[in-house]
Amino acid sequence: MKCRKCRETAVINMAQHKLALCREHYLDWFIQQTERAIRKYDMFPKNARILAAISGGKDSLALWDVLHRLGYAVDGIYIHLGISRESYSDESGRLADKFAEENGLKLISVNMREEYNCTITDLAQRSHYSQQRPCAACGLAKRYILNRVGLLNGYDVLATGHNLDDEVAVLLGNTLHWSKELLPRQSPVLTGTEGFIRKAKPLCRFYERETAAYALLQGIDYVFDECPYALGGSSYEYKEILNRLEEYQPGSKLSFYQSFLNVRAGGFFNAEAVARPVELRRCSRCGQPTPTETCAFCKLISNEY
Ligand code: Q46
Ligand code: ZN
Ligand code: ZN
Repeated sequence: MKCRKCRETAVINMAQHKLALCREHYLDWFIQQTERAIRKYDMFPKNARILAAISGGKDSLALWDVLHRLGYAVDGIYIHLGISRESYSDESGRLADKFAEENGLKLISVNMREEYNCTITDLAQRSHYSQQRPCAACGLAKRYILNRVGLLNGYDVLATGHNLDDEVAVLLGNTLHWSKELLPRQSPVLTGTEGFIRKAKPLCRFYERETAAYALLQGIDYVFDECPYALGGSSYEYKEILNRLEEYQPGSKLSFYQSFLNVRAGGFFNAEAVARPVELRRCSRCGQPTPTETCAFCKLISNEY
């Protein structure tokens, strides 16, 4: 197969775009498409101070790399979750550090054990999180820490490396439950409000294989294995199902997501009817906005669930 731009041998064929490209043109295409998504969804201006959430995996490191190449002022944040199985957190932290060092970028590190005396491995062992799967607690902890550190350090926006496969897995879950709270909020960009940082997902229209190809072809050293807790979760199962659908009908993931964004933008979800305004106050322990006396994160780390 030949590259559509230069007729050299193609390294990737993207059936959904009917586009095959060589290494050089693929890397250019990926960077340009990211810039287009940032502009299309009005994610952040060129002079924004960006904090990129770095897990050490292909998506987040590809994101950091692309934003840096595009000339954005982007620092990284790595949360050491304390996942000891297969030394996952140590290894991903090492690769996040390595990337920052090699590219002269600033990486903020937050260590859950040191800061909060609580790790994801600890949470996995609590009976409340059945079957040793701490993802709900982990998600809550990550959202809390990223938001807090982003705001405290004056960043304009938090960028995350969610790819299309992540987004459609969430969309499928929300659709199966017809979640009227979550469906209207799923978006490439979430505007910031009092106490909450603006969030953007510049890679949300790339298939996972495309972000992996970018990281590999760009020579980025990333943690290859998935988090040991990912296997068997509902997100994992949804991705498998969507992969089968994609095989049968190439392009179906992209069209599922794009059609959702189109109907959402067209007012399909009546935001006023579904978004019941919640009164927020300051958490009595940490000061973060919360509808209750003590926020969910403070309860989590104090084992109050
Ligand atoms: S890091 Fe955390 Fe993920 Fe691991 S424990 Fe689950 S949520 S799978 S993105
Ligand atoms: Zn080419
Ligand atoms: Zn709190």
